[in-house]
Amino acid sequence: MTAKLMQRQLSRRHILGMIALQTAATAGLTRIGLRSAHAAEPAAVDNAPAVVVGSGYGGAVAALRLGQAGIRTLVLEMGQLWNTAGGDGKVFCSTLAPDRRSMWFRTRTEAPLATFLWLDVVNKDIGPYPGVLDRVHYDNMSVYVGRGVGGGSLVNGGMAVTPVKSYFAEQFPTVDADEMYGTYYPRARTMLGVNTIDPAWFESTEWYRFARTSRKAAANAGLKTAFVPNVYDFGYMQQEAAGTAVRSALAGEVIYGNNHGKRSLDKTYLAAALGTGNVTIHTLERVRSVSRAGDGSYVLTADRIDATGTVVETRQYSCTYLFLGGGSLGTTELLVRARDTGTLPALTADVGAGWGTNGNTMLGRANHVWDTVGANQATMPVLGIDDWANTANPVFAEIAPLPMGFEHWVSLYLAITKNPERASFTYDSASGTVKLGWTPAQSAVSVSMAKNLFDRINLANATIYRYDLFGSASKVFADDFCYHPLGGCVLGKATDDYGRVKGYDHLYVTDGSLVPGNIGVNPFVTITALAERTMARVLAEGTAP
Ligand code: FAE
Repeated sequence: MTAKLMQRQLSRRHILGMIALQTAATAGLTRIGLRSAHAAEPAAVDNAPAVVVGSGYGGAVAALRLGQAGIRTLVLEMGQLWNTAGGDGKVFCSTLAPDRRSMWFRTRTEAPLATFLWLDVVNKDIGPYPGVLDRVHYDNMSVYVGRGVGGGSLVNGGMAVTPVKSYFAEQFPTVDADEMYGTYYPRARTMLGVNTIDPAWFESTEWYRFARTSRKAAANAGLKTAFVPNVYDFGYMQQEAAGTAVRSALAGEVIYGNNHGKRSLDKTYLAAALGTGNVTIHTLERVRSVSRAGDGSYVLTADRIDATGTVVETRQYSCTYLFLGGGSLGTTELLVRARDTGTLPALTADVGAGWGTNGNTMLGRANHVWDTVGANQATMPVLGIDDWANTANPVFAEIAPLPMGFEHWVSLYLAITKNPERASFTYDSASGTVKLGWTPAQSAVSVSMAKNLFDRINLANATIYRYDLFGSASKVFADDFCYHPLGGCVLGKATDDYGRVKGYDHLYVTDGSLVPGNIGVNPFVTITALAERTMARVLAEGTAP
C-alpha cells in the first residue's frame, strides 16, 4: 500500500470514528463503537482479548495501537462522552459561569483560585452531576484530573512540552533517550496535533498582553522565557480574535472544557481508535477491582452509574491482556487495592511508591498600574520562564492566564520545581480506601524553590505577591493542590522498562503513573510518547495478543 493510500484510509477511518463519537453523543449512548455511527448502540461487551481502563493519554494510545493491530479492544471510562450540547447550545460550561457540567459530583465548584480580593466570588453552587473536572482530596494534597472520554485532555491547558533530554535521561536512566527523542516524542506530537503560536501575532495581540508583561518582569530579573507549543489550534484562535469563529480560548474556556479549538483526545487518538472498527468504549463505568481467574485471564468488576451517580449495574469483564490507563491516581489505586486485598498478591512493594506533584506550586504577583495584563486574555498558555538549568534552584514556570474580563494587574504562574520529594499510596483496610502519604513538609520544598525564583522577579521589579487568591487570609503559594500527578507505578520499578507490571504477565501500565514524580515540564507529551514506546514494543514482541 502506498503512503498516500494509507493516509487516505487512516483519515477515512478517523472520520468514521468522529462520526461514531458524534452519533453516540446525540443518541445518548453509553457504548461507543463503529456501530454507533449508525445510531445503534453496540452490544455490551463482556469480554474482549484486550481491555483498557481509562481513556486519557495512556489509555487512548493503547486503544489506537491495539485497534490498528486488529485486536478487539474494550475501553472502560468512568466519565461521560462530552459532545452533546446542553440547553445553552454548548457542550461545556464556561469557567466564569460554571454549572453542573463543570465538576464531578459536587454541590459547589472547587476552582484552583478560590478567591479574588479575598472575596468568595469565584466558586458557585452547582448540582451534582458527572462533570468534567474532578478534584480528588487526599490528606495533605488534592489533585485535579479530567473525567470523560479523553481524560485530562478535556480540561487541561494544552501545553505540549518536551522536557530537556538530559533531564529525561536523568529520570529514566534505563530508557534509550535517543530513541525517545528520535521516534516516540515526534510520533506523539504529530498524533496529538501539536502546533505553535505565530510569534508576530503573539507580539501584537491584546490576548497575550498578560504573557508579554510577565516576560518583561522575568527579563528584568535576568531570566529567559521560552515559547511552548500547544494542542490548541492557533489558526482557529486567530479567527476567534478576528471575530470569524466562535470563541473558546478567547471566551475564558479551559478547565471546564473547551467548546472549540482544542485537539483533545476524542478528536485525535480516540477517534482514530474507534475508526479501526476494533475498539468499543463504555462510558460511565468505573472499574473497582481487578483479579485473575484460574485460566490466567483478568477479571474486572465495574460499576455503571447514571447521571445522578447511582450505580445502576455492576458488571464483570474478562480479558487476556489488560492495559491500565486510569492515570497516576486511577491506576495506582486499582493496583494497590488489588495487591493489599489479595486479588493480585504477587504485585511488588514498588506498586504505590514514587509519587510526586511534578513540583507544582501556583502563585500570583501584583504588577504596577502601568504594567497592565489586559482585560482580554487567551486561556492557552504559550510562554514559560525557563530557569531549569539553574542547578541551585531548577524551576520551569508556566505563565498562566487569569481571564476575568477586566484589568486586574495579576501575573499568575504555575511553577514546576525540581522537588525530589516522593510519597506512597497505601491501602487502609479499616475504611477500604487508598490513602496518599504526602505531607505539608513535602509541599514546602516546592514552595521554597518557587519563592527563590519569584523573590528575584519581585526584587528586580519592585513588586509584591498577591495574598488574596488562594482562600486563606495570607496564602501566597498554593501548596495544597496539583495538576500533574505523576508516579505510583514507576517505570523500571513497579514495571519493567516497557510498562509490563512485575509479578504478572499480560498486565501493562501506559499512563502517568510510570513517570517518577517529576518531569520538569507539563507532562502529557511524555506520557503519550512513553505509551507509544510501550505499545510498539509489546505488539512487536507478541507479548500482547
Ligand atoms: P488521564 O488523562 O487522567 O486519564 C485517566 C482516565 O481514566 C480519566 O478519563 C479517568 O476518568 C479514567 N479513570 C480513572 N480511574 C478509572 C477507573 N477505575 N475506571 C474507569 N476509568 C477510570 O491520565 N499537562 C500538560 O502536559 N499540559 C498542560 O497544559 C496541562 N494542563 C493541565 C490543566 C489541568 C486543569 C489539569 C487537571 C491537568 C493538566 N495537565 C497538563 C496534566 C495532564 O492533563 C495529565 O498529566 C494527563 O491527563 C495524564 O494522562 P494520563 O493518561 O496519565
